[in-house]
Amino acid sequence: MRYVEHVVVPRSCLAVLSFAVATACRSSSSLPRSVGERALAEFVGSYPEDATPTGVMRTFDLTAAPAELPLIDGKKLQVWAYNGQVPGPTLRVRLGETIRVRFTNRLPQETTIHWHGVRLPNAMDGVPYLTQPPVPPGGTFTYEFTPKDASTFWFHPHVRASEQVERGLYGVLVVEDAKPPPYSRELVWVLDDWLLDASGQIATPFNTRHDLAMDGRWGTAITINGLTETVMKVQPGERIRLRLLNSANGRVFTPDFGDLDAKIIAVDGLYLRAPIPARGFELAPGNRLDIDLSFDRSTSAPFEIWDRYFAQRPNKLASIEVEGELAQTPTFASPASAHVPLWSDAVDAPIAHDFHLDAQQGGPFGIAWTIDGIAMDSSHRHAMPPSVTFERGRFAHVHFTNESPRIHPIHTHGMFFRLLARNGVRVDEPFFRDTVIVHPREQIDIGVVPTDAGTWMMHCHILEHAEAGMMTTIAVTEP
Ligand SMILES: [Cu+2]
Repeated sequence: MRYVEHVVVPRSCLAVLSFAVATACRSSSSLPRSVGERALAEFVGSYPEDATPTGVMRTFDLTAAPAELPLIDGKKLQVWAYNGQVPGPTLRVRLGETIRVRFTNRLPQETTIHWHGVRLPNAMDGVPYLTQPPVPPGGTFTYEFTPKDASTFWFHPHVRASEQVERGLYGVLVVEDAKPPPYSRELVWVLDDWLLDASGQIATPFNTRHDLAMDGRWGTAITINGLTETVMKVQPGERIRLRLLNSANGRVFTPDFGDLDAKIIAVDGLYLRAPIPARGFELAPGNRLDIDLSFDRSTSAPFEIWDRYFAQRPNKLASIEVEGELAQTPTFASPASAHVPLWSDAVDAPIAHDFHLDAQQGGPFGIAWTIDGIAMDSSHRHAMPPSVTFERGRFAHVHFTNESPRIHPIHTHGMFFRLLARNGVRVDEPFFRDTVIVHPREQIDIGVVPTDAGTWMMHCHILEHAEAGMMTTIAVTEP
């Protein structure tokens, strides 16, 4: 099975997506097709329905526990960490390999691990009471799955996430291409921000009324891989793959690489149709960007990377110093050449569901964030029916209306989607996503073809908003 296939219309009944075959074959007849069927036909070959296992198993042991680490500016910080590291270890496998994670909880609270962005069996998704019981203090759980996509994923708790992620529990899962492009180097940068108290420790309490009423908890210390003042030293002639993740509870970053030759090649881990300049992308909590950085053979100029989410108050993220011998990097084409459907008229398909995002007074925090007027119990203990049911392998058009004056980065578990329109104006982002910001009072349209059956979470990835109820579930049923 291939990861990308450059077809716009299905070529034959041998199309890689078996569930699309019936529609693809019907599409060759003279019957007029609905917009949804055309969208499905265009989707064929975008990504595989199933992984093709190589038979290789990679086993990792992961323990969550309190730790004290030199972070931010190097002072000792009391955190919660995976394997004593913040960020946690980067788990690295190759496409087709099976990952097994033997997890132990040494925290004073129950927890789970959610594999953000990974299309996996529902039982491995790490949502307490929905896909598994929470792992109690002292307990263990084994996660095992074979990723279907070569991608930049990440993992984090799905229990009291606004506290557990803020304390330092997150890590990156890299699934390399079956044949990785020959970059001279690959870097993983986890962006985060920290809100500290007067003693320099993580400020408590969590879920304050301010954070809940605004766009979540925004810290004052911005870090890359847990540290401020990041300086990257590179050699002229290098070509670097930079995997960027925003692990913050609420902060949005808009990275600007300035004069650097920097191109986005993947969003939320999946390759683009073609590379685009690395500026202006709103990297919401949960989003990932893979950046292709090329350093001219003759360059020696220093570079700076800035966050320009607030144009008037930019934050310096890192500096780059070019020095040393000329690096011999082979010439190769950008890996960003995925089949991403145009879906130019998909926004005209019937709407499967219109999600309304809003807030109400009340609930355990005094403010409840709602989807369709309902705040989901953050413990997930009280079962509620799914908001909408999709059929596996069928195209679905979904609309969101943000009635509130705050932003909501909406994240779907278990499925990627494409943004079709903002405020009724069609957009053609050349990529799929698993997280997109719905701005204040904004309306958006997305299109999705779910590939995995089960009951999947959909929630705001501002973790305080999710904690205060902005979560729901989507059921994906077998056709
Ligand atoms: Cu929100």
